Amino acid sequence: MDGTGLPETRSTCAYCGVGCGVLLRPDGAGGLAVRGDPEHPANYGRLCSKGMALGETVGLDHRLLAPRVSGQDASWDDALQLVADRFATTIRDHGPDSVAFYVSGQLLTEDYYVANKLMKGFIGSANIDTNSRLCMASTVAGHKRAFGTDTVPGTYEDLDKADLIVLVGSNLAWCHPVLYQRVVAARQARGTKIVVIDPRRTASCSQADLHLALQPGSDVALFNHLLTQIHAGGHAAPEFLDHTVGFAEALEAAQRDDPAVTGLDPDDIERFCTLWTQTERVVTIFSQGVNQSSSGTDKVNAILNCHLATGRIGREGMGPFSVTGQPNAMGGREVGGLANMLACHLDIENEDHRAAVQGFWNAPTLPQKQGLKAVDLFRSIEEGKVKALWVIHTNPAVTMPDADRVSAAIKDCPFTVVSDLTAQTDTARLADVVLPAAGWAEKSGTVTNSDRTISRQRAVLTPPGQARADWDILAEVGRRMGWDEAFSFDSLAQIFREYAAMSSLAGSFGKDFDISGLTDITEDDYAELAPTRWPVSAKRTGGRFFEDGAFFHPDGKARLLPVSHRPPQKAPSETYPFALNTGRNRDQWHTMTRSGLSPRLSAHLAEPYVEVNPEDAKKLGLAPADLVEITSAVGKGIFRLRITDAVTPGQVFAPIHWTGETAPAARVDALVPSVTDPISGQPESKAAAVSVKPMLAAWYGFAVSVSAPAPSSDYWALAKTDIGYRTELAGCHVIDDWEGTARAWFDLHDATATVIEDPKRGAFRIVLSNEHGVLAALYVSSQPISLMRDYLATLPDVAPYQLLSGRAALDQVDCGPVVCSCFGVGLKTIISAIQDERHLSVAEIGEALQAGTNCGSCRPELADLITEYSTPEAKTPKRRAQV
Ligand SMILES: Nc1nc2c(c(=O)[nH]1)N[C@H]1C(S)=C(S)[C@@H](COP(=O)(O)OP(=O)(O)OC[C@H]3O[C@@H](n4cnc5c(=O)[nH]c(N)nc54)[C@H](O)[C@@H]3O)O[C@H]1N2
Ligand SMILES: Nc1nc2c(c(=O)[nH]1)N[C@H]1C(S)=C(S)[C@@H](COP(=O)(O)OP(=O)(O)OC[C@H]3O[C@@H](n4cnc5c(=O)[nH]c(N)nc54)[C@H](O)[C@@H]3O)O[C@H]1N2
Ligand code: SF4
Ligand SMILES: [Mo]
Repeated sequence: MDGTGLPETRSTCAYCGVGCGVLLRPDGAGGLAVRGDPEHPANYGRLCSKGMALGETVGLDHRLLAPRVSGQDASWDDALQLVADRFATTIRDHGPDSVAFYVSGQLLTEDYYVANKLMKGFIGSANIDTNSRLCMASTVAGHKRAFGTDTVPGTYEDLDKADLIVLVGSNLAWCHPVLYQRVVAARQARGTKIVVIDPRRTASCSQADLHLALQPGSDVALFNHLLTQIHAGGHAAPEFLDHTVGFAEALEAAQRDDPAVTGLDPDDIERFCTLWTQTERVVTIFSQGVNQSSSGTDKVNAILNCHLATGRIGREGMGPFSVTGQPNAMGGREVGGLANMLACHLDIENEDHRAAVQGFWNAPTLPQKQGLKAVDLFRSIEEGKVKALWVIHTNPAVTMPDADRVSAAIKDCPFTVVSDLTAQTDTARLADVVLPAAGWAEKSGTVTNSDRTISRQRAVLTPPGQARADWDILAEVGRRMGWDEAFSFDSLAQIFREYAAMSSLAGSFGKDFDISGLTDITEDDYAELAPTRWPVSAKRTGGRFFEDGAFFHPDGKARLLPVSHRPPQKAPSETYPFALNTGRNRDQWHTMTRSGLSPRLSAHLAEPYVEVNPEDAKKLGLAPADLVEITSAVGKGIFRLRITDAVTPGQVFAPIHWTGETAPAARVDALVPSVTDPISGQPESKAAAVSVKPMLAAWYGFAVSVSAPAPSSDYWALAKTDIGYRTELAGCHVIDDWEGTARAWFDLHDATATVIEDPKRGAFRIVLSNEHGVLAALYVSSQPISLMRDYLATLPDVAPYQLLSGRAALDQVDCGPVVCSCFGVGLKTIISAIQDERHLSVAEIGEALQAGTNCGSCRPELADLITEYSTPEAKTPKRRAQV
C-alpha cells in the first residue's frame, strides 16, 4: 500500500534486461499507475522513460480479443483443435522436423518451459528457436567456449564498485538506462572512468573519458591488441592462468592482428590499453555491437581472453558483463529456448543429458541433434521443409534480416500460427491462425535479468476479451495433441516447481544453473517470491562465478581462444559504398506494438531517420530533412535524413523500430542481408553494405488527425499523439485531386473542407472538420515542409483557417520535439534555457525546467545540448532532421 490507500502490486518492467522492479496500482477502470520499486536490487526505485510510461501502453487500442482463423473470429475450442490437428498431421506425414516454434526472450520462464517441453520432449524436434538468436546467441557461444557454460559471472553491484567501465557496442544510456544511471552514479561517487567503443557517437558518450569510434567489426583486433599489451606490460596473472588453457595460442593469434584495421588513432588505442591494464577493477560491458556480427562469437572471446588473462573476473568491481536485451533473454537461455540446447544448461549432443531429460519428462522421444537456428529455420520454411510454424511473442516479418524474404516464407508456409496481443503486426497479418495473448500486466510468471536475478511478474489487470496467457495456450495444445499428463499444469507455481526440480539434474551433472533449492516452493511462497539471484541449491545461493578459478569444461579450466580479425562479410563496394549500422531509439521498444501506443514516448523521435555524416551528405548533394533512398543487395528503404557527425564518413545509421504498420518504406531489416556468425548463427545486423541517394519526391506532406490515416503514398510514417496521430508523407508522383485524396486517406468523405492552394509552389493545405471540431489537417508542398509540427500535433483548438497557417498562434508557443518525456520539455525550450538563460549544467536546467529530474533518461541528451549550444556562435538548432 502507498499513501493513497489503494493496493500496489510488485512486478517487473515489461521491457529491457535490466529487470527493474515496479509497483503497479490499477485504477479500477483499466488504467495503471506505475512507479519504481524502491526495494528491487536492479533499480532501487528508479525507472527510465519507457518504464515510467508503462501505464500508457495497457489500453485496449489494437488488442485482439478473440482467436482468428483465416481472418474470422473463432472459438478457442475450434482454433486450438485446428492448431493441434495441423501440427499432428504434419508430424505424422513429414516427421517432427517438419514443424517449428519461433519464440521470444520476452516470454516468461513458465511460458518458455512449456514451449520447450512440448517441442523437444513430446513433438521430438529441436526446431524451437528464439529471437535471442538475433540478440544473445554470440554471447552464449562465447561464454560456452570460454567457461564451459553460458554464465554471466558478475552482478550489478560490480558496476557500483568498478574504477573503469568499458562499453563495447552498447548504447547503455538508451538501451539499459537504469544501469547507465548506476554507472554515472559510480563515476560521481568514486571517479569511475568510462570508455565507449562504438563506431558511432551515442548518448552513452556524454560522460565518457574516451570514445573509440572504431571501424565496424574491428573489435577483435582492438581486444587482441589489448591482450598483447597485457602480456607485454606484465599484467597477466600467472596464478589465475593456471586455471585456464590456451593463453599462448591466444596471444600468438593476437600478435598476428594489426590494430590499424580499427582505423583508430594509435595514441587513443594506447590510452585505452593503459587505462585497462592499469586499472584492476574493470568491467567490460558488451551488447549488440559485439553480438550482431559475423565475428560476434570471436568478439566475445577476444573480450573474455583479456579478463581471463588478468584474472579480472568474478571479483568485486570487475569482469566481463554481457547485458541482456529482453526482459527474459537470460531466462530463455536457462530454460532451453535456443535450438542448440536442452534446458538448464544441459546439452543436446550429450547422451547422458538427453537420457536424464527424457527420463525426467517421461518423454516418448527426444531430438538427437540440434534444431534449426532462426535464419536457417526461415530458409527451411521457404524451401518447404518446415510446413507448420508457431510464432509466439515476436515479430520476425520485421526484425529478421532479409525481412521481405522472411515475410514471403511465412506467407507461403502451409500453416502459420501467431500468438500476439494484436492482429495488427506485419507477422500476424500473414498467419492462418492468430491467438490473443494476455499481455504484460495481465499475466504472471518469472523472468531472469542480466545479473541472474529471478523476479516475479504479477498480473494486476484482467486480460481483455478472451485473451489467455501463453503457457496456458501452449499447455492446452500439448494436451490436445495427446499428452494430457505432461501438460496438465494447474498453476504457474507447479510449472516453476517442475523446472526447479529439473535443474537439480543439471546440478547433478556439475552444471551451474541449479535452482533446485526452489523445488518445493509453495503456492504462497511463489506468490511472494522476492528477487532471487541463481544459483539456489543446497551448495550455494547467488553470488559471483569463477573467482575461485573453477570453470565448467570437463577439466575445470577456462579456455582462452585464439581469434583473429575478420571484417564484416558484406564490405562496402563501389555499388554499395556505405556500411549501414542499425540500433535503438531511447523511447521505443522494437516494433513499437506497445511503446508506440504512448504519445509521450512517440514524441521523442517521431519519424524513421538515417544519420549521414556532413561530408557524405555534401558529396551526395543532400540537404537537411531530405528524404533519402537506401538500397542494399536485398532491399530498399526511404528514411528522413539527419546530417550529423555522430557517424563517421562511410557509415550511416538507422533505427530498427518502424514496420508495415507505422512506416512501410522504412523497415530496416528489409535492407539487412542474412549473413550470420558461423558459430552462433547470429545475424550480422549492424553492417549491411548500402548505397544512399536522394529520393526524388514530387511532393512532401505532413498531417495531423484524430484517427489513423491509411495513406497510399510512396513514403509515410505514423506516430501517436495525445489527440490521435501525426503522419509524415511524400510521393514520387504528382497528385491532382488533393482534396479527394485527403478525404480518402482520412476516411472523411462528409467532413467540411477548408482549403488553401498555391499550385505554382505546389502547395496545398486542407483542414477537415465537423461540428465538433477539427478531424484532420494535411499540409503538402513540393519542398520539405517547414511547420511547427510539435505544436500542430496537438491539433490545437483554433479555427480551421488559423490551423492552415501551420504556425502557433501568437499566444501559444511551439516547444519543439520532446527531449524530456516525463515533463514534456521540448528541444526549443531547452535551447532557449541554455542560450538565453545561460543554464549551463544539467542540474541548472533541471531546476529551471524540471527536465531530467524524474527518470533521468534524457540527461545524456541535455549534456550534449549544453555542449552544442552553450557557445555564443551556436545560434540555430541544427539537431534533429525535422524541418
Ligand atoms: N530503448 C530501447 N531499449 C532497449 C531495446 C529497445 O528496443 N529500445 N531493446 C532491448 C534489446 S532486445 C537489446 S538486445 C538491447 C540492445 O542494446 P544495445 O546493444 O546497447 O543497442 P543497439 O542500439 O542495438 O546497439 C548498440 C551499439 O552498437 C554499435 N555498433 C555497431 N557496430 C559495431 C561494431 O562493429 N563494434 C562496436 N563496438 N559497436 C558497434 C551501434 O553503433 C550501437 O550504438 O537493448 C534493449 N533495450
Ligand atoms: N537490423 C536489426 N535487426 C534487429 C536488431 C538490430 O539491432 N538491428 N535487433 C534484434 C534483437 S536484439 C531483437 S531482441 C529483436 C526483437 O524483435 P521482435 O521480438 O521481433 O520485436 P518485438 O516488437 O519485441 O516483438 C514482440 C511481439 O510480441 C507481442 N507481444 C507483446 N506481449 C506479448 C505477450 O505477452 N504474449 C505474446 N504472445 N505476444 C506479445 C508484441 O505485440 C510484438 O508483436 O530484433 C532483432 N532485429
Ligand atoms: S531500464 Fe527502463 S526499460 Fe529497462 S527494465 Fe528498467 S525501467 Fe524498464
Ligand atoms: Mo535483443
